[in-house]
Amino acid sequence: MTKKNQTLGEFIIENQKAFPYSTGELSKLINAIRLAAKVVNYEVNKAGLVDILGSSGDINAQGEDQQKLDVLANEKFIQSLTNREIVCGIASEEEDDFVVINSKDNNHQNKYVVLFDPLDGSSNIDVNVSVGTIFSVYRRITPIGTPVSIEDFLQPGRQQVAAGYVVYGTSTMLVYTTGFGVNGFTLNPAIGTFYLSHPNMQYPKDGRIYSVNEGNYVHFPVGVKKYIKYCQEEEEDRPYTSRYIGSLVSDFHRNMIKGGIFIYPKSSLSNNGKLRLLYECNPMAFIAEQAGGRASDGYKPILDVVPTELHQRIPFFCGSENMVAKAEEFIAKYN
Ligand code: P6P
Repeated sequence: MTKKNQTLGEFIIENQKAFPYSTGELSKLINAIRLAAKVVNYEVNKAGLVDILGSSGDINAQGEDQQKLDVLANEKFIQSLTNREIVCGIASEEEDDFVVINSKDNNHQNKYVVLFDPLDGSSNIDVNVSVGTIFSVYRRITPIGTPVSIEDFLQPGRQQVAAGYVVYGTSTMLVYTTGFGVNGFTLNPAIGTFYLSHPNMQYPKDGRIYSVNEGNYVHFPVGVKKYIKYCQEEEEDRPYTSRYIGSLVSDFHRNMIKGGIFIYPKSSLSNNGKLRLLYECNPMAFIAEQAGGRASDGYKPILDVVPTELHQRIPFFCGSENMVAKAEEFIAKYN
């Protein structure tokens, strides 16, 4: 049950009752993310004022230049999740390998693993474009009492127990699902409280926005090129509108509200596209499906893909059900 203007804390308590046999740990986990989101939001919002812009000088697991805020966001989420005695392991875009988190009794009793991209779109920070945090939560599948292992992180997205994102935009929002629909909370920065502003978010079945980096058009597979031309031709309700921020969380969030499709396909430059399966595509796909949308690699649902590596990439088509289905038709026909 949702009440507009409910705080996130009240919402968690009210919906905690919806989880039979739940020991409240998932609620504690969402609360840990809520705290870290507020801290990161504070730092992101003042980034232009203190010497926190620009590169940390380090290189992350992806060989990408690590922005200082990336490092800070990564540290804050790991710290907040570690302090709550609920998480047995963490994987992050900013960490080469997963991090083992032991319980305070030193006996590996915690049962959740969290994977996250602490600051997605961080290359936009220096130009004051919105960025985001993306997180994905699973129950561990290896025995309690033993250290977490890679199998706990390489579960299909269908096994997620929670997923969400924080978008640090014109306002800061936390949007998440625990498998019972998608709800959006907006931060009131004056008092540091998240309020339920977007209850029961629904992806429109159709839309007129397509989001893709058309600068890579020449490198796209034929089916993707054909679909982009389909979006641009003057027929029926087309041409559609092209909107691409270059920040997955922002492009996804706008399309979930207005209707639209986000595409990051494979190309001659990268056979699996750019986006990461475990901590970008799986959580966004879980949210999309929970909101009545669709998410695939162009052929099959993202959530059914069996992961093989922590940082593996995957082509990503996500958004309004009918738009993603149409894109898949073009890929099936031409690729
Ligand atoms: P490109 C940001 O770096 C990111 O990981 C996503 O947030 C975004 O959708 C994508 O990459 C943008 O990539 O190649 O279009 O700049």
